[in-house]
Amino acid sequence: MALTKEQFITEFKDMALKLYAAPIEDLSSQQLYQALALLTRSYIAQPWADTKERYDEEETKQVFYFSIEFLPGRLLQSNLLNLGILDEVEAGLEELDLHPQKIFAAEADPGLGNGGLGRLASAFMDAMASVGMAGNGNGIRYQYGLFKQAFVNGYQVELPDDWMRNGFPWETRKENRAVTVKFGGWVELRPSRSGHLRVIYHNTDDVLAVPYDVAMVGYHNGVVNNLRLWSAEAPINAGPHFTLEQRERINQITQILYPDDSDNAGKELRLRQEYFFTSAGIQSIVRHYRRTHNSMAGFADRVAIHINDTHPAMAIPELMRVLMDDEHVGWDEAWRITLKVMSYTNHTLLSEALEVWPIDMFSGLLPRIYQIVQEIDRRFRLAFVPQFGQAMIDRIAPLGNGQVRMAYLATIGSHAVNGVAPLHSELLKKDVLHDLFQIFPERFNNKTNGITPRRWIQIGDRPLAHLLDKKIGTAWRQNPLALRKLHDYIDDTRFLADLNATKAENKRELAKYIDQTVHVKVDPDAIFDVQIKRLHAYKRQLLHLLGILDAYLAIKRGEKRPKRLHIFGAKAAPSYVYAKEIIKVMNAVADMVDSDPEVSPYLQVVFLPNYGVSMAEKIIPAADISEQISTAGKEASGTSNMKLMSAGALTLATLDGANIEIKNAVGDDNIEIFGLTEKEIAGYYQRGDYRSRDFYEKDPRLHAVLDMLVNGKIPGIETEGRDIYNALLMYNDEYFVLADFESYLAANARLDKLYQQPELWAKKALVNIAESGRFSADFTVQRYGREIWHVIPQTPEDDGSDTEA
Ligand code: 4GP
Repeated sequence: MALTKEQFITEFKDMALKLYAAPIEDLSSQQLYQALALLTRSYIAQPWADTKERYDEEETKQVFYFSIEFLPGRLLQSNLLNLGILDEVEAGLEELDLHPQKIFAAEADPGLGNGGLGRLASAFMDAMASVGMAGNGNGIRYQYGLFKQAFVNGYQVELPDDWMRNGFPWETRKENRAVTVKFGGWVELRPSRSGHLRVIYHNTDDVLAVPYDVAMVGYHNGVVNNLRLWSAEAPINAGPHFTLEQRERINQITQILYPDDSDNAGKELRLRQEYFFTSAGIQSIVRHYRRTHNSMAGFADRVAIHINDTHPAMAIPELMRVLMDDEHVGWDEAWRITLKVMSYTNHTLLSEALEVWPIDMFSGLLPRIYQIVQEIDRRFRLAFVPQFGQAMIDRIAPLGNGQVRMAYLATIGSHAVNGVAPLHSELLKKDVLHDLFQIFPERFNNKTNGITPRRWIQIGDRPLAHLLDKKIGTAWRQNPLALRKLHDYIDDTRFLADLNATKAENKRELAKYIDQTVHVKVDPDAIFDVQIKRLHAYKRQLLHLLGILDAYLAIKRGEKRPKRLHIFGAKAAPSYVYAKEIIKVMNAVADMVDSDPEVSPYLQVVFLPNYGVSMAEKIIPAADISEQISTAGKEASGTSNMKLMSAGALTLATLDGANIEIKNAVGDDNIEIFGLTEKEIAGYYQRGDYRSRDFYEKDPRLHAVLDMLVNGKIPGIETEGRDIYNALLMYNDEYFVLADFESYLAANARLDKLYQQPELWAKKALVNIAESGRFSADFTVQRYGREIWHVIPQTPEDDGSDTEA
């Protein structure tokens, strides 16, 4: 859109006055943010309405991305960027003597997600709008997000994340689009006079689902898509007998986000949440479709529904329910439509994360849905037992062991199933969904994750963005594959020095931020070694920690090495004791290192509390090393690996998830790989001969490091140190930390050496930036659009990426 600075200034002052009846000089940053957000929203309104009208008029096939989490990050700056008015607005604010960054920072990060899966969903929303795809989100409007993390005496403490405290200016309440979701009670099936089955519900708990829509603004293309978030409310005509308790129970449904990541909550409230937003979404999609169509026959040509992990897998029986009960479509036709509409992504192989529901709970809460799942189960068995045998079908039918098994249901009811990186997609076929792969091989495919360089480079890393503009022009902002042009400058000494200078500037900025937030002074000349992600044993922050302890001991012995600053950001699920113990030990090690004058010139550890999207925007541009060190075969993809490479950090990685694709993209010389491969680990499992103690006994460095956990050298970790020590030695180190220790140290030593050669380091950083474009989520959603959702023609397009599983 077109907006001059002068025009903006007038409109902004006007908006501020209307809102607060005060001149801008008198307003707080929060008030300035609110005014600016509302003004920005007014710019979005017309294209938002136009986009919707165009989709309806042209009968565009629409994608609905169902996800129990979205993690969009702050929206103001990214909306201004995508509208194409960020520069004008910033110039205007500065002319008014205001600080744009201060105003942007007043926005709370929306507390609508946990980690990888939610962030991916938001990257996809941004990408779909930016490539002009009709893509809608469907999720939950949580009042409270994942907890706010604080450290008290080194321990993680969880405080409520009241992110909506000041309101959420980006949402629009649409009570005229509310639908009713039914829980509990019992159903009666009665043939009607017209021959249709009549489904009569008795004694249900009805919940009103009210949508709040949030605009998803495309990059410089006038497209504005919709993210629909549902809020649970008491029915309007609830009647005099409706108790406060009932009201409270309804409010609870959308009150709080479950703090999961790769884990399974298994609580009734969670099941309620899942059905709530899934049913509301399906009902609203069908209702909208039926406004302009007489029957459901062509539904699958206009609608694609994506199930982001299994949490929304009830979309399958729910669509069947609506098709049969409300639209009077017969089973076979309803199933044909459902299969064509639905597709499913799996985000983790961890067995504890595979959702299952006890049949008692499921059938009690959702009696009609349960009937439909029973019928899906019955027909599945009938169709495939003859060919594949009872034993195999028992293993993978939707119902078994007294449980509803959501991953199996999702696979059986979708026409496409994908993993999020080639290795992960292969392992899905080999392992978790092996039997279903035998039956439906054509459904399985890979779609490697992606990120949005708009947020991570254009907004997060402005010094780099400007340097790139100067050197290769601005085409990369629209098409990140244009970053490949950087290869031409691999021998341009001046440019390499500029690249290093940019990194140095970002490191100084992060040092300031660290000082402001945790009052710790860090040396901007140190190597910034970053590990930012949820805390989980398989991600092996512990391996990183053991590496730090080894460095500590080496320095104590008198070894000199380039100074390294280890930066961690990670939340542990509140009930995940082991993860919380690791946090405590890390904080204790940080203190120990800091208070030791022999060591602190060479080593520093900072654990930043309350890691989230906005903090990532600060850390990533300053990173020299990106730690992606999960046990091979466990990390489905990872996306911080992609973000960090795009900021020119060198990846220190195991051959896991998308690290493998990063390696293929940059070549072996521009990444630091170590550790056991997935095959080697599978070998240990098969033979059953992994003995962590052997590693402890034969490697004196490892021995010394592990002893530190229990010999009192690290103050205040008696219990935690012992528990971790025991997990590694007595319980045989489930995630092969000890097996990878030696090669991890060797890889780190190579990085230390390389850091002595700044120009060579810069060359490798350059290659990483140059090859990062392929990981843009724009390409990822285009692949989904062509191969799964069928919303763009299937013409092969060179996006430089390997799409095969
Ligand atoms: C995460 C995976 O752990 C991560 O590897 C992947 O990059 C991300 O999904 C997006 O695909 N899984 C979750 C989860 O967030 O809750 O299972």
